[in-house]
Amino acid sequence: MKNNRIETLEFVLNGLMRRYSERVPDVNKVADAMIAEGIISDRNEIENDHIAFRTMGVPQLGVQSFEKIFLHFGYEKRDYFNFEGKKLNAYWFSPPEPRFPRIFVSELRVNDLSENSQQIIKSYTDEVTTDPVDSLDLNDGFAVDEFLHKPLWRTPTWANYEALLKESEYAAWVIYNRYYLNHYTISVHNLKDGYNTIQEFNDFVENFGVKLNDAGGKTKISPDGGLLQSSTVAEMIDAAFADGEIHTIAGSYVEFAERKVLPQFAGLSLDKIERVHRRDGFETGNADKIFESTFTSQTMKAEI
Ligand code: OOG
Ligand code: NI
Repeated sequence: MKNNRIETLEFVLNGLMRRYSERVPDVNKVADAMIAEGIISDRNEIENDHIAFRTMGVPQLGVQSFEKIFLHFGYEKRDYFNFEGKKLNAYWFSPPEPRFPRIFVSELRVNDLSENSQQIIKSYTDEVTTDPVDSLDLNDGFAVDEFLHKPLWRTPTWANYEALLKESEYAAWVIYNRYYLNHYTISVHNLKDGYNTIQEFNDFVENFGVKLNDAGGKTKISPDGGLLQSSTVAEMIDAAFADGEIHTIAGSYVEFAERKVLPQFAGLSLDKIERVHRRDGFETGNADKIFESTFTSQTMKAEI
């Protein structure tokens, strides 16, 4: 691997997308349908708005650890978000070049949970005694790729997973899924007419059987009207727990985003519009509901 940060970043992102599309059949389902419909001719034409990761907020892990990987590749830390009810912190990171996705990273405020849940979580995260990113060679794409897909702690027991699920569905998700890519996001605003709004894209994917998260309505709209998002209900995966028990739990999902042109650029002709002219960043109210794509309130409904 050449010591070139941008090339290493490309390698790491490709590795994430490869595992993710194997785990989430909706990824290929949507891409294939877009090709069949003539919306794109090749899946590489899909614009990836952002990807997202979840972590446990304990001193040696959390955003402060995870972010070092992508800061190294030239990402810049942007706004902070607080999710009071879900007990989460999050930040988004802007990419070194506009062709790369933004990154949204959240962490559970572990110390805000009950004693019992804290004890369960720490029994796993305590296996990681020092910040693992500090001993990772970030110039080695293979090492970073391996780190993002290897267990940080022992395989959880079903009893611990279920106990966490009752208090924090996010905690249960992370204890099993760890740094697996939580979702990637298809930008719809640059697609051809008929598919370039969230409403139209939602109708398109629902027509071939993709289930959308309807928490707070299928389309989440920022108060300024500039950021519209929807997401699929997480794919269920057969998860092997400690002692060989297999249970079906929530894996990852796919998101769709429409970013409107900012008012100050409304006069620009469409062929001049680039990423910088559109609504950037994220929105707490939208994100709060998108988190629920992996929650049983959505996944159980989709099974019926
Ligand atoms: C992230 C949910 C928030 C967005 O785009 O606002 C989000 C998650 O489920 O971990 O993706
Ligand atoms: Ni997202």
